Amino acid sequence: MSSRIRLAHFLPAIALTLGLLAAGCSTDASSTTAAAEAPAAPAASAATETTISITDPWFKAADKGMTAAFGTLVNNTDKPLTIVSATSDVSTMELHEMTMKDGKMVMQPKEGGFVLPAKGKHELSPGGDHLMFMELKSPVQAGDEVTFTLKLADGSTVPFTAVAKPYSGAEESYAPDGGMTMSSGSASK
Ligand SMILES: [Cu+2]
Repeated sequence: MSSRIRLAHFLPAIALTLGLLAAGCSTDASSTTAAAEAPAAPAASAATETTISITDPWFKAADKGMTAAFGTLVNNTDKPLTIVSATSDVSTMELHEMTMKDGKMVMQPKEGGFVLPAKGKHELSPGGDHLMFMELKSPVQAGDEVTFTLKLADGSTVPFTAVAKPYSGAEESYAPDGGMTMSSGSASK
């Protein structure tokens, strides 16, 4: 018990040391240069407000593993926007598209992200582009709300909520980087 009290006496000293270290880092020349080169952020007025909205967002209910979210992304601005990534607390995420490979449809990461034309739309639907949840941390049942965040090419983020629905389709197979598909069957002799 007394040792715990003594430790408390040391903590301010440790904090002070860390503070000095941090101060030393901030005088580093390269970081100063990087800050100077960073483009000045435009007036942060309507930054996150409604640059992108999503119509009828929904999430494919699943107990585990992969699943996906869909809806129609709407660009409310008069310039093209690119969605480069997505994040969620329930799973790591990827932006996916469907493509024909060896005679069957497979999904793969969408090169360059989802591009929304000025004042235009980009539909996410089973069999087409979708927001992939790679590995659910816990079951998501019909009616549950799933939140996720889209990140745009300019670094801004847009949060969304989608309600989970039961859906038996969208069981596409996954071919990351056009990699190995199951073709070993013919090798047996
Ligand atoms: Cu996918």
